[in-house]
Amino acid sequence: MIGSDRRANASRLPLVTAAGALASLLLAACGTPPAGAASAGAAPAAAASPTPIPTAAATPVVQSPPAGRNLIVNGDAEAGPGTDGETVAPNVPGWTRTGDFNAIAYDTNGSGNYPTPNDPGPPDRGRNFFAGGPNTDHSRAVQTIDVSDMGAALDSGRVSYTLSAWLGGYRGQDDQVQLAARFLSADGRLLATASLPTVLDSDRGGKTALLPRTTSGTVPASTRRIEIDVDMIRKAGNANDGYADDLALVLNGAT
Ligand SMILES: [Ca+2]
Ligand SMILES: [Ca+2]
Repeated sequence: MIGSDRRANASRLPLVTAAGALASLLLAACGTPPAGAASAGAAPAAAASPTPIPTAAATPVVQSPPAGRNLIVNGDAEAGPGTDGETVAPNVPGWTRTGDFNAIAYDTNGSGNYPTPNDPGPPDRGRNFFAGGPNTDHSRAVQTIDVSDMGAALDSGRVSYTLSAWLGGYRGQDDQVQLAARFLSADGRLLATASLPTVLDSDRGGKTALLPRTTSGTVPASTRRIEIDVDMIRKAGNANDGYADDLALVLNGAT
């Protein structure tokens, strides 16, 4: 099964053009807010608002993190269109991509090529999930969350984090996702890294599936930025079948 990857026509697939990639980066830089309910209201401080802020509503000093809110923009892959998996989405809002990091629509046609709405996965999966692309060993997406407005609270050492996502892969292949959050100081010093346990074929029982993964801990004092790093790794076939959906980073504590 491993040698017979079902997507043999990848060689004719269009590559993302430099212009397209630039447009994606520019759109990502605009911090397009997510459309999906799962991420609604989760716009992090890092996202530059496209709407001018009235002078009277000068940015308040935030002393505490927004408890319970997901700080990851477009963690559910719903903010842009998903492809059929054979092409790469021209725009994945909120993320800076390398390789062919993709947003794919859940397979409603039952082609067997990708997770369906009924395969094991998040109950609120929406229409799309993230994947590693049609023909790439390694794809990556990074999002940097600015938490400097919570600095005083973070420096108390009493703010906790929970990093979670649904991670998965394809049938008997060990294509996988490595998802980490890096806690950085104002000058970019790495203070700590939190990583989700990976999901391998053995975890999925040889079936196409996404499984929940979570890790939690204390946000290191001096943290001012949190970098979310999603690595999709191909182990078999043409397609990079690292799958992810419903990525979330929630901070709690410090009043
Ligand atoms: Ca989704
Ligand atoms: Ca594969």
